[in-house]
Amino acid sequence: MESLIALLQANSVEAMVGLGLLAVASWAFLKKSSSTLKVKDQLPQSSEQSESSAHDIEDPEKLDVVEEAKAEEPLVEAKKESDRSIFFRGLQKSRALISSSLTAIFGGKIDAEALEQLEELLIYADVGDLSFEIVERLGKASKQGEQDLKGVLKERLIDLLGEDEPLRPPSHSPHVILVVGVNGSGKTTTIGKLAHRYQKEGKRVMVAAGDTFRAGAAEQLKVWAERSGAAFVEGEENADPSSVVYRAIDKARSTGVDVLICDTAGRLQANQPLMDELRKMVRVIQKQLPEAPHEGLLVLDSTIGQNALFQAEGFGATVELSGVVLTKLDGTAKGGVVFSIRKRLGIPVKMVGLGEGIEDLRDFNGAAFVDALIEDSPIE
Ligand SMILES: Nc1nc2c(ncn2[C@@H]2O[C@H](COP(=O)(O)OP(=O)(O)OP(=O)(O)O)[C@@H](O)[C@H]2O)c(=O)[nH]1
Ligand SMILES: [Mg+2]
Repeated sequence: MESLIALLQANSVEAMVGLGLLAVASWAFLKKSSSTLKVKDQLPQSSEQSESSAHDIEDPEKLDVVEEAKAEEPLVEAKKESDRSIFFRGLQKSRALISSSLTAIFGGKIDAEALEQLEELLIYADVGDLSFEIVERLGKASKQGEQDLKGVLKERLIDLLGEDEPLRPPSHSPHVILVVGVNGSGKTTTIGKLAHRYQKEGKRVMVAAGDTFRAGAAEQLKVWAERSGAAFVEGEENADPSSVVYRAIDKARSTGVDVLICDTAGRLQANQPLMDELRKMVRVIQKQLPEAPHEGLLVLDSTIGQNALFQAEGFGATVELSGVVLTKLDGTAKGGVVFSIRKRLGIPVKMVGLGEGIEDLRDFNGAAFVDALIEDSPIE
């Protein structure tokens, strides 16, 4: 298996190049289009103070507008490609692990040994302890004379994923999306792709740099904002992230933003002070918009396989999660973790990241995903 993976290191990651046009425009243009705001102060840090109301926070009208980003020229439309073929391309590593072995297993006699091999294979692809259940089902079907065992396997896998659940359609203005996850899971990149997607749909988008911790984090988000044409709000380095989202909501409301996406610093789910900081962010958001965040997205790096489950549990205890974005599915053989996430945690995988490019974010499509894992060629 190891050598098989080693052979499959070819990565179809599209390089992120060309940051494009960055024009400084007028304040008047801000009202119509995108903006960059700088938050100069911080919220109090103590826990009582963290419960502070809007009165404790400086009048947002006093915010300095220091710079303004203009949308890039319209990006070249990605060629329309079906979900099936995109998933097929993205999941080549996971498929390489599963599909050829499946062909060998289903091509021969389905005996106890073949089923054991299949279970090992599923475990290796990080389907987790559901593997046993799946293999048991196949064993039964085989005994009952079922010929199309691959079909049974597919059906079971699609079943495990349940109904596809896309992102909630924005029904409030602003529709607030809070994005959380451990360090390096792909939060900022996902926000950039998502901002681009909403902008393309004609929505007015703002992104808030709630990661005030890591040097360069705000700058990274700003680059994505410029690429997508989204408005951008940031704080000073080490500012309280709650103050950044507070002001972003304020600004989003006063400028008629449709979708506000809040970035957060990467944190380990076991780090209590940082998880408390996240709780505080949610409280501060809810002071202004009791229904928000309207979407709590957990970004999980699919290359970590079953560890994703622990992360999801930890974050789920802190923030109400409405969905998972599974990133880097293009570079992993552990795509099987999707099944455990859905089954064990009940949180839908709403989107997947299939590369580093701005278009490499897709709605999760269970049937296309399963096909891409186990079929030899795309089924259109
Ligand atoms: N191949 C691939 N790479 C991805 C994908 N999503 C993100 N990345 C890469 O993963 C790395 C980390 O992405 P970031 O978006 O900075 O992750 P983050 O969660 O914001 O990281 P922190 O802010 O440090 O916590 C970057 O090199 C991204 O280009 C994906 O779907 N596929
Ligand atoms: Mg980040």
